[in-house]
Amino acid sequence: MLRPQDGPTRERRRLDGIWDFRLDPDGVGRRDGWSSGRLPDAHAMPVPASYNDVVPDLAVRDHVGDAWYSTTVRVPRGWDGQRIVLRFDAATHRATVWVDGTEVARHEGGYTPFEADVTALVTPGEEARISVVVNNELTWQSIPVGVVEDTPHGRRQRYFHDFFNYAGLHRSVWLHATPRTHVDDVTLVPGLDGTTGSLAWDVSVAGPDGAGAGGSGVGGSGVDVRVRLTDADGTEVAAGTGASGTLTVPDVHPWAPGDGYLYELAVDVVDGDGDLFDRYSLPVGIRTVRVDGTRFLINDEPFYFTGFGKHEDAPVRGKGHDDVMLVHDFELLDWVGANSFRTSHYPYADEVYDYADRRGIVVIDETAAVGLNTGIASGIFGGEAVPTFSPDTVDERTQAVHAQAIRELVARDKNHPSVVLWSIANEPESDTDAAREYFEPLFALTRELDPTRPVGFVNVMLAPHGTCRVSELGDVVMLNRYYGWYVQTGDLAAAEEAWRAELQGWAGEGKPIIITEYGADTMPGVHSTTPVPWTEEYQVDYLDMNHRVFDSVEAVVGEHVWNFADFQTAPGIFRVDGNKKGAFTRDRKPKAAAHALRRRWHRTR
Ligand code: GCB
Repeated sequence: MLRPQDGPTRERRRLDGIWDFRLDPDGVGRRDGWSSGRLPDAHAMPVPASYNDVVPDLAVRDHVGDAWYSTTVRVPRGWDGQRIVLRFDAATHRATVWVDGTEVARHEGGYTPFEADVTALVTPGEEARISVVVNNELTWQSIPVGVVEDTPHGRRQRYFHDFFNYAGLHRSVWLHATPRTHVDDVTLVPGLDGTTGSLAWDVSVAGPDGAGAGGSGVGGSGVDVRVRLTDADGTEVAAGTGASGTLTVPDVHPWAPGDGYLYELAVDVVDGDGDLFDRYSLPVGIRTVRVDGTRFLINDEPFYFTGFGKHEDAPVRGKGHDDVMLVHDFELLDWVGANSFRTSHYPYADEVYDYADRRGIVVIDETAAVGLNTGIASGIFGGEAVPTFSPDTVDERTQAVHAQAIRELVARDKNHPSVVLWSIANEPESDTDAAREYFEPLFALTRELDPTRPVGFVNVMLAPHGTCRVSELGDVVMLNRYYGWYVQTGDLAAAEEAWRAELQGWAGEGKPIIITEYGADTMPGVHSTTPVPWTEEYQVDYLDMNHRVFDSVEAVVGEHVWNFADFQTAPGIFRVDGNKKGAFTRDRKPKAAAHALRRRWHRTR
């Protein structure tokens, strides 16, 4: 599923703005016909945004169930004869969509796009009504997982992850037009050999003249594919024909961390006379990624990750994508000396990866599989003690949903040079046979979908070295550790000793180790002369201690502080208006830790 774009054969219209909105706590909307016509008693709701914090009402913030959105769009007159597609960049966590009362799409998973061909339902020049119901319920069979409880005071959503369950239309909605015979998908694999680059392409074509194509249909049905690669100045550097092949790029300018050099590939579908059916253009970074022993190599150079686990989280808009926050956050990454981040704990908006490509920022791309661990829920969040994997909890249906989340993530992000590593889960239970059985096929699936990138998962402190049954399936070891915070709280000397001992154990595995989380909650403005937890001084000392440990273990190839910025969580007795482990506050003001990281990371760059 390719993203909408404007070009010689394609046009798109962004449907963002103020939509009609209404909660449906009793689930009556379908019965009462809210899927066609105007939504009765609607409020205004901006798209994109989470709905939760826009309205100052607990019933909205803590709503569990369906929420309806509706808007109208006038289909551009010029789209006659085109294929017209309605696309949602995300709808959290699942959605059903109608156009003028006809159901056109259903999608499960809150962080990846879906679309519907609505050509037969709309008329160019006329208005169409789009109605959407989004549902935010997390169950044992959703990714992430959760439990909805019926209480005397209403339904309550419980979940096992540490960020607020924001929901709604978080990203852009598009109506776009393509030719009926069109480029359906493009897969690119870059390569490097000295100063020569290569780019393998594989294009599928769909539509009446593409014979339903797929690469193999091309050529035989009077349709051909031409590809043309231009450099950043627009000069052609290579060209080829056919549904698949490999371009050679002499004197290549590789994409590299800190140097987001992008070529552009134009993919043309042409008829027998060379006339254009469709053109799809996409930015291309030529780089390689590989693990070699304990080294993580980008363009065959050892790479050391500096940066953060992030969240899509901001006041009022929740997880709604916002270009202002995007550009500002990347400026702050640059300021602090970060070269990378992890999309903890779900796939981020497409715009984030585009911008990372352009800025030369390296991305660890994560699925929304977080909270598959009832040990954390009961140990830290005070939940019930039930097994993680069982016929009543995480089961093969969950695994199928998880597999689909991986498929959609790889399909969406496979061509981004910034993405160098897949993370298929955060902190699942990983020290049991059941965990091993659950994860083995998911690792195999990820490798089958993308043999070009390493894959891993993020290990939790409850499965320390020597007990984890899943880590050996990964190409890298990713560790979240809170020595000096959740354990040895306030005792950095004891924390340092314990942490070093565990890390040395992991180093013996012979794989690169990325510390994907280490952090200490810190209230900005709280100070002390001695390092006391929650003060800005303690956060700095805590990070220094961690860095001493990392610097003493050669297999450590990266440090991602938890978190880039403070973020909202479910209410709880150890969260003060959310998680406060940010190096920046929620409104992006630096704590003392941000300055300390800046000194370290600009030195190591
Ligand atoms: C973790 C989780 C992250 C939490 C963090 C914390 O291990 O991966 O989602 O926010 O710890 O601060 O407790």
